[in-house]
Amino acid sequence: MKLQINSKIIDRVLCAALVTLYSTFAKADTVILETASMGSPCNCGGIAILSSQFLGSRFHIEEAMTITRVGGHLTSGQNGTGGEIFAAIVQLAGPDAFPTGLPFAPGEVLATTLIIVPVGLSADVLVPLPVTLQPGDYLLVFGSGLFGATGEGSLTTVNPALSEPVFPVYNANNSPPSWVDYPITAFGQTNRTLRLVVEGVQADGDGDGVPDVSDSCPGTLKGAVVDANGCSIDQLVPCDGPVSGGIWSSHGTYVSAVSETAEQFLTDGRITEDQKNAIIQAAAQSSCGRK
Ligand SMILES: [Ca+2]
Repeated sequence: MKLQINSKIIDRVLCAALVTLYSTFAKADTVILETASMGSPCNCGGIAILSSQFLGSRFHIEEAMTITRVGGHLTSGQNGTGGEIFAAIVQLAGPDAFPTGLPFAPGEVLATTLIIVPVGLSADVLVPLPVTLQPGDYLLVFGSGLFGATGEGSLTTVNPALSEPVFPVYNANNSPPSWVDYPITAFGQTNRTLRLVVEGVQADGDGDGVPDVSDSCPGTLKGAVVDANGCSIDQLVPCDGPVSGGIWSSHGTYVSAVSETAEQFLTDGRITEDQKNAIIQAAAQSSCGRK
């Protein structure tokens, strides 16, 4: 297959002096995918992102993650064209798999967003793309002509490679259209390649501050105080009966279990004395454990 390349590549050498203008993003989130570190912003070309040519990179996660931002070192399309391209997260069947559709099968695109392509000087563009992913293999892919995107852009090739990635490319002009792995290195420069980035945080489905991977109690009520395992007092001492099974032998048994747990939360500094007393009072006034 033939890769469409934008022709301003030669201009990149003029732009090296602009490197000092670039400042790195704060890295509060985990970097899940980073194919290359940021090269010098440049008035350069790159590998085209079109309605007929999509570019992507695979990534793997070992635990549930909530994606926060995706992006890459982008520049305009051929002849300085811009507008909006799409970024999509696609489920893959394995670490070397392609999307099963041409370009995508129903259901395998998990999230999309639009990115405004920088025109003129290239830039590292990262945009929000909130989606929670279970452990598995995924593709971040840029393209146009779908999901509301009508613009054109390019991924620059001036970035110092952090690995030896291959980039799945979808080419609609192939006959038939196809996904192909493409090892992309810059023209005459070794170890330079496309920069694609995915950032995220450990997933926390119930929002209790304890990541799902170490949360023993999913589905904690919003705002409830939890222990180190992500369990609220209600979850540790359910009204219906002990977590070990069965029912409370008496109302008093239930109230003492709540009392004991609330005391532990107080000792651990999770609640105040007043909160503890209110929790025990509410338990005493409840019908839990009553025959
Ligand atoms: Ca929880």
